[in-house]
Order: sequence, then structure tokens, then C-alpha cells
Amino acid sequence: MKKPITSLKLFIRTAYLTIFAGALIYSANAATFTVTNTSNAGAGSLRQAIISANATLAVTDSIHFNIPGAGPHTITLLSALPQITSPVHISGYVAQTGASPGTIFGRSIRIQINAGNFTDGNNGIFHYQAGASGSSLSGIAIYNTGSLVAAVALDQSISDIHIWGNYFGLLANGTLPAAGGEMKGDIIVLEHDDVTTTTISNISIGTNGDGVNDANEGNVIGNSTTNLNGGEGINLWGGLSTV
Ligand SMILES: [Ca+2]
Repeated sequence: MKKPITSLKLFIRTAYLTIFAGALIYSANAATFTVTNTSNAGAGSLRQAIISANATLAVTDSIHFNIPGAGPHTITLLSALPQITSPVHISGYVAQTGASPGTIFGRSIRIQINAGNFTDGNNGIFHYQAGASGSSLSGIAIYNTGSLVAAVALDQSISDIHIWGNYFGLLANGTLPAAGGEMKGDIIVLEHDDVTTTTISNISIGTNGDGVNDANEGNVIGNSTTNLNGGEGINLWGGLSTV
């Protein structure tokens, strides 16, 4: 004969169920992953933050930077970053000490990415697959991309992307990197190798789309080398986009 369930046991079971349900809800919530060092990989790195954000699948996460010190802080990549497969707002402005979009002439970027001049870059340093629709990238300076490696690559069927308030080809303080640090691939490119139909849509370059401070949210794009393997500025191959 089964023993009757006492009220205490019932309470404990209910509590377990509640905790379990809470864990399920938590896992589906958006998370903020914070970059706390300039390492190429490992805990606190930009690479790890992208890996973590990708793991939440369709949830829109945030990646912020909070690296100690005044900066600018240089993240030197030793290999390609993971492709971005889930929506994520990457911002060098939100949490980084001293960083501010301000006015376009009074901007303060504190995170600069030395793209390492390698050429195995998955075709892009920040490479957004279709699953990353709804992402944004802001407050970053990128320089020294290798041949055939775009700073930002957008895959077929991507939509609702905002690229704003970045420096492409410049250091965080707006000056040129040392000779050899130029952008040797395209700056922002729709991955034309993938295009069979033009389903790319709502790509906004130079605004975050909130209708506030838009005049100051442009990217500075320059310092790219002209060669057969790229060096073009913005290269969108179809669809309805705002530049
Ligand atoms: Ca705005």
C-alpha cells in the first residue's frame, strides 16, 4: 500500500518543480556577456563572449566590454572569431569606461581590434549568419584585416542589422594604424558567393534605429588597400538596405 504524500513532501516537490521551471525560464532569457580582457581566447575574451552568445540560439543577447583601465584597449586576434549565429548586440559603448558615442566629432571609442592580418577569417571578422538577424555592432575600432577578410560580413537571408558608431581602418583614437595595418579586404560586405536570391533586408549602416542622435551615429570607413581581393567600402549585393 502506498504511503500518503504528506503536505511537507508535497511542498518540497512543488518547490523542486518551481526551481526547475525557473531554470528553464532563465535559460531562455537574454544574457549579457562581458568582455573583461584583451585576450584572443578564454574566459573574459571577446571570442568566448561570442561563443556564449551563440549558445543561446534565438535569444537576443548583449556583449559589452568592461576592461579595466583608461584604454584604448587592443584585442589582437590570432585567428578568426566564431561566426555569429544568434542575435547579439555588441557594444563598445554601454559598459566600457570612457567610451561614448557622443557627437561624431567628439566620439570616444575605447576598444580596438587588431584583426591580425590573417587570411583564414571565415571571410569576415564579424560574420553574421542568417540566424543572427536582429544584431548590432557599435563602439568598436577595427584595423589590420587580411586579404579576403571583411570587417563585417553578412550572409544570405540576414535582416535587421545595425552597424553604427564604429571606426573601420582606424585606431580607436581616430588615427591611422602603423603601416601595414590597413584594411586589405572589404569593409562591410554581403557575402555574394552565397547569393542566389536577394533576401537580405533592413541593413542599417550608420544608425542604431532609435531616432535619437542619428546624425552622430555614422561609421568612419577608410584606410583600405585597393587590390583584387577586396578593399571596397560597403559592398551590398541586393535587397532593401539603409546606408
Ligand atoms: Ca539613434
